[in-house]
Amino acid sequence: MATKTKTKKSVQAEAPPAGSHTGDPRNPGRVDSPEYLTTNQGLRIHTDQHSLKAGVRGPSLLEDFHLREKITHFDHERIPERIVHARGSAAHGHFRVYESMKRYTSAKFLQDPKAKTPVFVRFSTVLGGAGSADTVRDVRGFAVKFYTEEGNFDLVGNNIPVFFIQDAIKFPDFVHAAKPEPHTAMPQAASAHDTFWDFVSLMPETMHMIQWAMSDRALPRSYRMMQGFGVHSFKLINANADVHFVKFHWKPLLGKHSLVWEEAQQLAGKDPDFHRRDLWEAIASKAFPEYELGIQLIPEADVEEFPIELLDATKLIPEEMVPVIPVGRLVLDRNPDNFFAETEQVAFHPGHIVPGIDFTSDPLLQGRLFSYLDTQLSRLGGPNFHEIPINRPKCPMHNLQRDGHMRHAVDGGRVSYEPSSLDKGAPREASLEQGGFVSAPEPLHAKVRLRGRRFFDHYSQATLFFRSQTAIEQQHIVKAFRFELGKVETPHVIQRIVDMLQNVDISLARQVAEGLGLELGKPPEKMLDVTAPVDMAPSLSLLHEPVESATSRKVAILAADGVADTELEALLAALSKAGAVAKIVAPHGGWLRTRDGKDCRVDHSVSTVSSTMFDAIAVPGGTPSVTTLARTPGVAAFIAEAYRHLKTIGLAREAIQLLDVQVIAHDNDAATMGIVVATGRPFGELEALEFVRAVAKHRHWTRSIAPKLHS
Ligand code: HDE
Repeated sequence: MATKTKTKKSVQAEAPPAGSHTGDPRNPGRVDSPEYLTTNQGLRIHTDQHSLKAGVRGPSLLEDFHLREKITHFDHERIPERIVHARGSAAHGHFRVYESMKRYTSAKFLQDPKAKTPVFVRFSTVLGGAGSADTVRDVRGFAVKFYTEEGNFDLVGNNIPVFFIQDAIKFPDFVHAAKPEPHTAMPQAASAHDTFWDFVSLMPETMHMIQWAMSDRALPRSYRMMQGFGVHSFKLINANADVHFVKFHWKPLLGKHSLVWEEAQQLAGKDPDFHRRDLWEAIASKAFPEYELGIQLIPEADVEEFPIELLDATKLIPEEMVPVIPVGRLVLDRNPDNFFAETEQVAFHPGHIVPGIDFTSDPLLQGRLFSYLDTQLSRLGGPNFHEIPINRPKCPMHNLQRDGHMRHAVDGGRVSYEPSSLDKGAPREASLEQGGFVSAPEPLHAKVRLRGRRFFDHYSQATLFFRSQTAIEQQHIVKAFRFELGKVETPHVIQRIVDMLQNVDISLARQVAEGLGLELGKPPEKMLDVTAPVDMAPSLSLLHEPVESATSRKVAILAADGVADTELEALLAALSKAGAVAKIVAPHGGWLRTRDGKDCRVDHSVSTVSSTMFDAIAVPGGTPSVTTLARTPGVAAFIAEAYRHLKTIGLAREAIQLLDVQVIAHDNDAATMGIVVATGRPFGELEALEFVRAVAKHRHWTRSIAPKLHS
């Protein structure tokens, strides 16, 4: 008896007071909660801190429904990640057409310039798992869901206008070869391994896309600064049933910009979320990413005679042949509220289409029309994924499909079939005039397992792409091949690739072979030897039509106690005016004291960031500040890296010593090389403006050609 009494007392002593959510020391300031914690059945929870036990030191009880519900839910929190494009980041926004496109299509969202169509866009890498780094060398997904008044239209594209293969039947092979090798599960999110290059070496149709993948297109600076493409030819159909083949393009208003390879590699370690963070922060700070939708059109009657096979997804139409017509603008202006609910559960499908748009018989697209619906069944667990809020159309939706896993809708009445006469209000078919979808008619031919003759031209556009690059971009492609093939262990695979490259461009093949210490062998025979219809297509170069803007560029201002107020203020004012984002990086976190005794908030300590996370750096004057910086470990590397990565560097008179490069001795050189120095005077307003102009240029390529480092 005495013992029992004792036990009871001690239990009471250790149990939290009823209503322990109020005045909880772990939630300071939370005096009362507007809502109570409940179980999933709505039962208010008295304590969420302890499981139900047989005595304070005893085992947990099976009866603890709260513990079991919470743990069971947790155990099932993960769903299978996407087999490709697992790593992604998304945003909400809207699309608006510039003027009615009714000449070409009856799609309603392309008619009224006043109407805003809500969109959800998911950007992704392809090869890595959901937790892999953002800045790896890879293709980027650019998937747009338009919630139109006629149903959802998904434009599920990439940032590269062509694809590796021509026929869906090779997609599982291609992805198996590209993903981490099955015995070691390595390498993560990288194509630099044997199985990938083995496949490529045996599939010459990959050669065009490979050039893009080895170019800086595979290293975007930001999702906000890359193009997007629908890749396949689709059809646009107007009210008179006139059909045009169409290629969709997205052009970022900030221009297209890339990282440099070393920077991309470092970022993968320093900030694996670099692109996710960039997108999120830009939207949060109201620097809304914008893209222009454009189309290339070919009348259906001209398709067969057109010099490029429009059903072959390894081919593009150079803009020099068929210009891109601007159609409208996409603005991304809202971050998701919940990553899982929206970014993870969104289900894109090229088969989500609206009247006025249709598919072509591109054999890659045809396979996708099966795959995307199929994959949602295993990824999202059943056929009702369209009921998840992010996937629901925003227009009315009625049909007679019923039941299934996780059905949310409570369908009333007795009629779940068509035709029916029992329920006059049951959903019915819509005529063409009522907005019913009708496929564009197309004559079909005999069943065959073949490809058209022109699909066997594997090299003409690979050559066009390589030759249309600037010298700097060609250098980067050569280096990328050397890197990727340098990681391949099987000699005959490497040899086959360099031999194949001769069919693309002999100088490319020679330079790659030289870097790998190989002799060129006999090039493989071309199955169809044709040349591209244009010799050069400058539009294929990333550096073509550069957009110079400092808006939303991130600039590190290196400073320490004693920094010169006027110089710091001139920089901050000029950057803020240009819409750039300035961050104070100092030897320590917290605050620093300026020369005039003002307190200035530090955004980052040097040890927590690196210059790879910024577009440019500046060091204002103030002898004590610069002296401290010179002694701070990491500062020299910070500046040297920014120099190597061709970024704009602004330096006050005293700070010149921090950059160990001869070039600053010559002011003229310095300006063209993106180094803004104040040699004989303080770093004032003029220098700050010059600095911002240089930041707008993004990178200073001349530096990569003529580096004059002290030996
Ligand atoms: Fe995809 N692709 N794909 N793909 N794809 C998927 O669908 C597939 C292709 C693309 O942010 C999967 O829901 C096949 C081309 C993007 O959620 C899957 C073939 C292009 C995304 C699938 C292709 C793409 C995917 C994986 C060849 C550019 C991410 C999860 C026949 C035009 C969408 C999912 C998002 C995702 C299959 C080729 C772009 C397995 C079979 C070409 C942007 O269904």
